[in-house]
Amino acid sequence: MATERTLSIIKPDGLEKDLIGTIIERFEEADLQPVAMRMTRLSEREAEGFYEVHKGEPFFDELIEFMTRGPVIVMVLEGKNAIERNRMIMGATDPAEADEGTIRSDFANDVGENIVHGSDSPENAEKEIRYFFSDTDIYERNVE
Ligand code: ABT
Ligand code: MG
Repeated sequence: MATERTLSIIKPDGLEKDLIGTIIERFEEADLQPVAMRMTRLSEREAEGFYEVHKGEPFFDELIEFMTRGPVIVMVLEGKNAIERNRMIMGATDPAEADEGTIRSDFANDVGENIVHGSDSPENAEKEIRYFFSDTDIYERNVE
């Protein structure tokens, strides 16, 4: 299993529910280490750019409204097989279909407000990490 990096976002509903610590704890327990982290509030333009692939979908406007309604935490998580393992820890997009014990099953209300984002492929992980972080924002962990 290769060591990978993936982009994680704790969405506005995660912050509204005071879940920052709980969610990061789940990642750390799974050896997905934050190597970059920032709180930010997405502008409409940033949110639209981030979710460009969903442009034209019936849920797009609502998605942008949701993602911009409050601050988010953007993070780079690093670990073995990080992209897929992060998606497993998050659970299915629709919390009603998410496995028990996943973040979305435990905390999300519905498919439109589902607490966390995680990159879904190596290509998207790279693109999404670059959308928010430059190389100098990303740190080596476990160094003396
Ligand atoms: P993200 O991690 O936010 O990308 O979610 P995920 O990859 O699990 O799911 P996708 B399909 O990428 O959904 C992106 C956002 O759009 C919302 N959505 C999606 C809806 O509201 N209705 C739908 O029918 C679908 C397919 C869910 C995701 N965002 N939120 N919050
Ligand atoms: Mg997605």
